[in-house]
Amino acid sequence: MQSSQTKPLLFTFRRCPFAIRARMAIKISQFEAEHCEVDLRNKPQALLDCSPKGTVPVLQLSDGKVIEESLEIMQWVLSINDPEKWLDGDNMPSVETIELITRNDIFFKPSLDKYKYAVHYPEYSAEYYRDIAVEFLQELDDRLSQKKYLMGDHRSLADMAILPFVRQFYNVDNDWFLASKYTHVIKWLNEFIQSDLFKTVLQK
Ligand SMILES: N[C@@H](CCC(=O)N[C@@H](CS)C(=O)NCC(=O)O)C(=O)O
Repeated sequence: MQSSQTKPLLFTFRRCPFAIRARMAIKISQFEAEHCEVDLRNKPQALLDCSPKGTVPVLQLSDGKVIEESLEIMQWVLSINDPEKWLDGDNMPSVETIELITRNDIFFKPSLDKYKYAVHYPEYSAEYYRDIAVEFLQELDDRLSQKKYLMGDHRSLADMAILPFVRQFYNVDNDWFLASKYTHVIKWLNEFIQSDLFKTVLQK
């Protein structure tokens, strides 16, 4: 479907970790898009028209093409301009990167949600769900004990796609997290939270 709009439009939600990672890639790649902040309880028809599944982020391009997954949005804008080399040499993420992000999305994120909203999952305690989630944090910590970032010596797609979720985990119980044994993750997260890029995309 051809759209009448001229500028690409990003449907987003400020605090959503999927949307945060898409906005960071958009920002770093200097891709120009208008942003439409979505009320998730009252989704605009324009969003549902272009993406009936109704999740954010969604990027609607000037030619009407719609990109409905945060990771695809990241890869798409970075394939146009990737000044920090978040992608690998051939303008693609490595298999290792995709596998790690996939574990974040399909394993860590659901256990994080249960930890965060444990009251809605009364079969087990919050600590039980946290114990599951930290298996992934341990994996990250092992990597970060070897290298400054997940895939090497500079921040890349893996860091930026995963950090918003680790921040969400941290926000559930800051004190517990800061006292935990995941010291490399704490340092890595702290640098991220202080970064101009993160501060910029989180601005209201
Ligand atoms: N796989 C999607 C997941 C996006 C997602 O689940 N976003 C949440 C907000 S954080 C959402 O839009 N949920 C729909 C709702 O709450 O109705 C992606 O990577 O873009």
